[in-house]
Amino acid sequence: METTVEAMTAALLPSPNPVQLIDPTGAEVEQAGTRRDYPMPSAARLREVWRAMVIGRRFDIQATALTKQGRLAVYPSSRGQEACQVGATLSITGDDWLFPTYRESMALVTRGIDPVEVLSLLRGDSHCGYDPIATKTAAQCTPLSTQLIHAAGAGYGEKRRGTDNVALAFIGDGATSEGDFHEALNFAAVFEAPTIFFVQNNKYAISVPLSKQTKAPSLAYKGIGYGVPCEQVDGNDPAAVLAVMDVALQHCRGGNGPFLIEAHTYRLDAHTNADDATRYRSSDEVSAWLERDPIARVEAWLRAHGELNDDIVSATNAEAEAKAAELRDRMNADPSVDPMSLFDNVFAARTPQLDEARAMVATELAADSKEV
Ligand SMILES: Cc1ncc(C[n+]2csc(CCOP(=O)(O)OP(=O)(O)O)c2C)c(N)n1
Ligand SMILES: [Mg+2]
Repeated sequence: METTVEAMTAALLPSPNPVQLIDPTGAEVEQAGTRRDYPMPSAARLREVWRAMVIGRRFDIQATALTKQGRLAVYPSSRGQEACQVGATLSITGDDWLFPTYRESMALVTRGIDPVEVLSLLRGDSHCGYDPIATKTAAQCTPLSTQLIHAAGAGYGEKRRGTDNVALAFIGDGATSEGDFHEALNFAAVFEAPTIFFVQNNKYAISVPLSKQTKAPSLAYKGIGYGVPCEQVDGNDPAAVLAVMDVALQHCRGGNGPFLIEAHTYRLDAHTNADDATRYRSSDEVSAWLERDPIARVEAWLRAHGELNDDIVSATNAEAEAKAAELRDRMNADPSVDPMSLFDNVFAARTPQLDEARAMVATELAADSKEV
């Protein structure tokens, strides 16, 4: 039977509304009109995600506090985006690749990377504090969308090796306007690279609202022209994030190429500690999103199903507090950093320009040590 363009397009389309399994009050949502089946994840998985979100949020608040104490140069908070950071990350395995942006510190902590190593880039100690190859986790990427090209390549590499591993790449709403986003989608589609493009649409690119970024009905439609199946999900519903990730992973692991997810969410804090969000958004808007809290929502569901009680909540809060205290103590110790390490791992082979800069710093350091 001949496949029509209409049929091919229909297979790629996202659901008309973001997939939601649990509403903001914690009640289960009747599935209607979604383009694919999204079964409710098990209670055990939801409990695991809830626990990681509690720990992740406490970590995030601690990291923001460290900027105020001068212990961290800059921190892009992901408070409010916990369901995306944690749900997407816990859906993949250690054999899969992860490509984070600067906003994904919580995702990296969830992946099990030492929080001090996660924060070392943002403290200015090193280009990347953990081993990207050993952890299968790329360095946090500040140039918008460049990590997507790498993710498409990593996914393609896994395919060529004959594994069923995938590459999960995070990206922001604003970064979908970058050329690299489109090139990565096209490459991944043509070469059937098992890559999940996970767009966290938190409504702003610093101060630029989504309405000035796109005319598309939703960012989830951006894969269709490239032949990439798309879905949109309530990014503050951890159950829906897990369910949509499961479908995307099954698609990728089944040898069908990439998948694009748009998660509708909101960053509750400013872009970074260097930004004043009150200059471009109203407190009413922030309050409305506080009502859609991902942790409270899944907590309500778990309590209603007898999967969570006050004792577990207290113990988990205490665990998160202890982890934050340990992070605070360790970040309060001055790191010992060799300034010359600045020139390591910039390029595979050092360029003449880099050698020149390196020699200049070496001369200055030698002069400084003579003065002492
Ligand atoms: C290529 C490039 N252009 C501009 C910037 C400056 N910049 C840093 S973050 C940012 C906003 C990105 O917004 P979005 O993609 O929505 O991600 P979010 O910060 O909201 O997570 C911009 C423009 C950059 N880092 N890289
Ligand atoms: Mg954004």
